[in-house]
Parts: sequence; structure tokens; C-alpha cells
Amino acid sequence: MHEQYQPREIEAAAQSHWEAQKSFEVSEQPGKDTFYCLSMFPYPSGKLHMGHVRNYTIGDVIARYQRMLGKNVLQPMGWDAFGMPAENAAMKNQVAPAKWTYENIQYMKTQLKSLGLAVDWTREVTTCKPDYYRWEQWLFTRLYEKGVIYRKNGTVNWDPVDQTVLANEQVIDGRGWRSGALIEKREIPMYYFKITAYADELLESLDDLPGWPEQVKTMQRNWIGKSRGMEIGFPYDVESIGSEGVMKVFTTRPDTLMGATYVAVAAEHPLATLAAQGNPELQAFIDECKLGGVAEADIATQEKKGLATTLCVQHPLTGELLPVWVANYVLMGYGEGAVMAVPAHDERDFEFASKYGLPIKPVVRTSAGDETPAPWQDAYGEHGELINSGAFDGLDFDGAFDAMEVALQKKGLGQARTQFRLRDWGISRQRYWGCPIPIIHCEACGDVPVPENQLPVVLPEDVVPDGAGSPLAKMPEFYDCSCPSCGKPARRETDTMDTFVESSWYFARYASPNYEQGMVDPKAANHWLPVDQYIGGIEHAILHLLYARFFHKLMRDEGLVSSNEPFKNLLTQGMVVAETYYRTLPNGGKDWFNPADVEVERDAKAKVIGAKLKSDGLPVEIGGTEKMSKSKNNGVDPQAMIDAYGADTCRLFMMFASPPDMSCEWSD
Ligand code: ANZ
Ligand code: ZN
Repeated sequence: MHEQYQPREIEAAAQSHWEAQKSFEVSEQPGKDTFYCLSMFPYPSGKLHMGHVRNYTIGDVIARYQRMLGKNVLQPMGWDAFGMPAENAAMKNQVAPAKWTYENIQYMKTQLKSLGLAVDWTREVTTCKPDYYRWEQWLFTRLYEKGVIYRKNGTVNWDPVDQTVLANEQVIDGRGWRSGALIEKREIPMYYFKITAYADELLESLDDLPGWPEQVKTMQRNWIGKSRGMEIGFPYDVESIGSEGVMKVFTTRPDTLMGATYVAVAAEHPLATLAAQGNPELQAFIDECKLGGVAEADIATQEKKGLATTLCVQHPLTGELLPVWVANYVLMGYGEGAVMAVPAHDERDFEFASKYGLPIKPVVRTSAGDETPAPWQDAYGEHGELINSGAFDGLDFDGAFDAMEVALQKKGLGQARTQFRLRDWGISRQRYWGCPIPIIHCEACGDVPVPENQLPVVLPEDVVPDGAGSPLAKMPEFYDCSCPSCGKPARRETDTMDTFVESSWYFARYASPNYEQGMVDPKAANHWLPVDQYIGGIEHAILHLLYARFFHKLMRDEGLVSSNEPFKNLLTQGMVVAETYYRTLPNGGKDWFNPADVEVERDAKAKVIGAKLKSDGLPVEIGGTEKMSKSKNNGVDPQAMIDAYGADTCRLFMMFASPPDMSCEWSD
């Protein structure tokens, strides 16, 4: 008997006992209460970080608690294995993404095992393997035939030097991350999931999730962004435009219609194209608008710019002529790609009108009064009683909404409409390390989904990408094929799917990970689903959770699962944070030191009063606690901790240091 706790021996003995006893392998047991406890699966980046340790320990504690209550507890684990880091590592080290990924998985699996998690490893799922993604391809072909997936042109970031499409995060200040070239917008055909067809349900069924944090539901609601508004038509001024027609806008403020002083269209709008004919200055402006990234956040914050055209449209109620401007703050992909501008009550229009000297006409009495002098105040955007609006004066927002609709309907120029901020989900990626899109392009037959008996479309695993364009598009052995419907030579799609697709249904595959007759065995899936407790980082509060909810509904509509929602209870764990240390470099930049290399001085009350670098004994600045990250070099390697003190010590510290949903400050 040792005096001291010997973590290595004790943990190894317990872990081999569990392994021999198959302690955590579960099967469906009718009659026994089930509990499905799921932690978000890791991306195999190389090694575990503290965030993983925290996430999986929280899950493991919950799983253990439920098991002790006598439930049949499923706790699976797997790998979110496709993605860009593997391609980047491949370019850096000249090794195929597949090899890099599989090696990382192997190492991280040993690490996870040493944590002693009660995981049923027989259910391990690896998303980059054909036995997983073949079912994703199968569902794709089903949805394509149903029209839930369709093809249309989408705008991407094009790097003219590397001749490749870049992801938003690869565009830094409008330039390609590798080439430094000015990025252009390009239209290319892409495949889209019609998630907007589920927008209403995705919104409504949030109310059926009492086990989700309110904050996450609010983020989802805002992302889906349902707004009630009106579609309003502005008849063309035939004299300036040269033909009859109606320019449509979507507005959430039809009550401000009498305050519209101009209209603005997106650079890609047909009226912009028309106006640019014989107007090189405008054409140059339109081209400029097409430069720059496609990320919406950048577009929202960029300086508002525009150019007048010689075109006019008529105000739908007064017939007054309003000038048509082309403006960079109007997005082609939203509403109708055109806005009625009400500078007195819309901040963007206000900024634009002030810059270009366009009239500003207040039509709503707000808490800031009847006028809207500069600078802009938020109050100008309030709802209120109408003024300067003729027969509509005195109406409130709702009254004006209805009255405008009646007046516009009489002329066939208005219709109330609900609109979502949510866009259809474009899933085509011009990347190599992803799930191939199962479509064959035939000159005679068009886009033909790969028939079920030819699935999976296997991604070759021995390719090392070079960063210039998609490698698959340079591999005739991959893309040359024959058309499944007419047999003539055809070309296989070389784009791969957004990696969010794989993580949208892995929770269902765990129920029957080796099932070969379908995506899931419906019996097993319905036995375990929905997940009773899902645990993961708050950074996935929007996209991953929304896509997973969407996929669950798609699978339900395919008859694969019977529940409406995949995750009954959600816990978003807080971040693991640690102290940061740095020295300021002569050029003003900062050199960050890892906590392991720093010696901290404390006063009698253990308060940190200073820090020195171990290697040279000279002082370093204390930068405050921050999320553990590479950029601040404040990551603490869990493996070193496990080796020194044992997994249980790390786990215990993690659980005790702070409540699961709050951030947890690491200290050795
Ligand atoms: C007139 C107006 C007056 C507006 C006002 C707002 C305030 P949400 O709530 O996000 O749906 N809009 C419409 N289409 C646009 C596009 N393609 N690009 C940029 N902006 C666009 O926003 C709807 C509002 O966003 C619409 O209502 C329109 O501006 C603008 F006092 O119309 B509004
Ligand atoms: Zn054909």
C-alpha cells in the first residue's frame, strides 16, 4: 500500500478493468429508462486542449449520475474529421490530409481514453470515412430529387492570384490570406439546402425546448430573423428607364412610405446594370462593389457609398419621381435587392442622404421630436404617430401598416409579407478535404444525382493539396465518369460539402453506427433520440445547432426519426481561461509567454504581484485572464497535467473550479 495517491497505476488499472468488462458498452434495453448523454465531438486537430477536457468531463459526470440513477446511459464519441485545418497542415508539411487526420485521431483517442471517460467506443464515428459520408450523400440525392436541395449561382470570394475560392475567414482586410491579392466576388453555381422552407418551424419549435438556455434560443431567433413587412412596387418612370415595369422593395416600415425620398438598388440589380450602359463611371463603381469579401458583417460596417443614376421611379401613392441610386449597403441577396430610402428614420439611409445631400423628410413623431437633425439618434427609428403624411397623419404604426396596405393594394402595388433573415444554406465548397457532392453533370441530362447503387462517391485519400484551386478538379480519374441516365461521358461534381453537414447528423448515426441498410436504423434511432443532454461550447450556439435541428427535421420527413427536435436539454459550457503574460516588442507588438514558462510572485495573501520569465529571470507584464488560445500562448497542455497528477485530479479541478456554464480559470 502506497502512502501517496498513485494516479498512473490506479487509473490504468481501472481503465483496463472497464475495458475488459465492456463497462460502457450499451445496447437497447426495452423497458429500461434510457439516457443519451452527448458531448460535441472534437475536430481532430492534433491533441486535446483544456476546452475538450472540460466539455467531456461535464458530460461524463452527467452520464455517471444518470447511470447511478439506474438508467441505460449512452455516451458515444467520434470525430468531426473533414475540414480546412487538415488541408493547411497538408500544404505546410507535404502530407495528405487523410494521413494527418487519421494520425491525429489515433493520438487523441489515446488521450481521451486516458481521461477515463465512460464512453462506448464501439460506436465511434469518423466523418471522413466512406461508411459515414455515404449516407450523407444518399440523403443529398433524396433531398435533391425532392427539391429540398437545388442549384443556383452564389457569390464567393475569388482570389485572382491563387485562382481559388476562399472561405470568409481566409479573407483578411479584403485580401487573400496567402497571396495578399485583392479579393473579387464571383458568381459560381452552388448547391443549396432550402432551410428557409423550415424557417417557421425552426423558430416555432424553439418554444418546445424548455431545457435550452434562453440566451441560445434568443440567438437562434435573431439569426432566423422573422420580420413582418410589406412588398411595395415603385412603377418605372418610362421616360428615364425606357420601358414599363415595377421596381419592388421589401420594407419593415411601410408606415414611413411618405418619407421615402429616393430609392437605392444593389450593384447587381438589373436597374444598376441598365443604368451602367454607356456610363463608365457607374460601371467602375459597380465593379468596385463586386470587389471585397462576401461576409455580411464586413458589408454592414463598411463606409456607405453610392452613385446616382439618371433613372427614376414613381412613388406608388403620390406619383412623385424618386431618383434611383446604386448603393453598396443594399444587398442583392436580401429582400428584393432594392430599398425605399427613408433617411429620416433609417440610420443607413440617414448616413447616405447626409453624405450625398439627399432630402430628409420626417414622417413619424418620435421621442426625439418632429425633426431629425444630425447627428443620427436611435430615437429617430422609433415607431410613433405619423406626421407629414397627408391622409395617414395621426395613425400609429399598426394603423398605418394596414392603411398603407389598403391604399397600395388598390393600385396593385403592395402586399404584406413575412420575410426571414435566414438564407438558404449554400453547401458547395471548392475544397478537397470534404464529402464529395454526389452529382454528375451530363451535357444531355443536366445534373444527375448519383444512383444509390453507385454510392459512396469516394474521396481519394492520397492527395496533397497545393493551395491553388481544388485538387479534385485537376484529377480526371476522379471526375471522368459516365452519365447514370444516358451512359454518355459526363463529369462528376468536384466540389465538396460544407463540413457543417457532417456534424448535423452524427448524433443520429451513433444510435446505429455500423448499420449498412440506411442512414440510421429507425428502431435504434428512435430508441435513443432525442439526445437527453447535449453539451458543448457556446460558439456553436447558432450555426451548428441550427443546422442539426434542421437535419433532424429533414430526417424526420424522410421517416428516419420520429421526434421533432434532436436535443432535449442543452448545456453550453463556459470557456477555460488562463492568465496571459507578455513583453512589448520594439515594434509595438507583443511577445506572449506560456504560463508554464513564467514564475509568478505572490504576496502573503497569495495575490499575484509580479511575474518573471523562468529562462532569463527578467520581469514580464501580466495581461489578464483570457480564453486559452494559441494567439495569446496561454494554453495549458492537459496531457502534462494528466501525466503529472492523473486524469481524476484534472477532472476534479475542472468541475470544482467553477459552475459548468461559467468560465473556468485554470491555475496550476
Ligand atoms: C424603409 C425603411 C424605413 C426601412 C425605416 C427601415 C427603417 P429586416 O428587419 O432586417 O428585415 N432592406 C430591405 N432590403 C434590403 C437589402 N436588400 N439590402 C439592405 N437593406 C435592405 O430589415 C428590413 C429593412 O431593411 C427594410 O425596411 C429596408 O429598409 C432594408 F425607417 O425600408 B426599410
Ligand atoms: Zn446523360
